[in-house]
Amino acid sequence: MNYKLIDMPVHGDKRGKLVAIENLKDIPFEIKRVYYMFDTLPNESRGYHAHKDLEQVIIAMDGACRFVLDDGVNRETILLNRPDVGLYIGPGMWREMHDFSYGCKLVVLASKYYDEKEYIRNYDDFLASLKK
Ligand code: T46
Repeated sequence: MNYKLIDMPVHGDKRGKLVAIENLKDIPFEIKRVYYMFDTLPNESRGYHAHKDLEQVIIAMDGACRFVLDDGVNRETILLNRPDVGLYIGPGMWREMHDFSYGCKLVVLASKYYDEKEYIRNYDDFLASLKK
């Protein structure tokens, strides 16, 4: 399974906590794009795709959501619910996002600019891509 959880370094004192993310240090790729999701709803799922080459780190800045990750053989579930933990997902992984808490906010750091041609949005095409 081409994913891992990354513990972000937390700087905390009596005022609260702060996480700093540095390119190529805390994140294993050069960050080309940042996007985020908000106004999420518990009954709406997202994802249902894989990426050809894209690498990403996803952080639940607020709230929680359940990721389903699938490499064509194994399927695992990850609960993302901490602002100091990043979920790294490499290429060749089908992902789905379910059970968003109300107003969950996800921030995503990505290794490439947005390119719809980089997506595999059909599960059978995803399985076929693994055999190439
Ligand atoms: C992923 C998961 C975790 C853009 O125009 N630029 C962008 O950078 C992105 C990410 C999306 N969009 C447009 C494309 C669609 O019209 O925003 C709309 C929603 O995108 P999508 O349906 O792909 O969103 P999710 O939540 O299903 O998937 C997103 C990312 O697209 C994907 O790379 O891994 O979050």
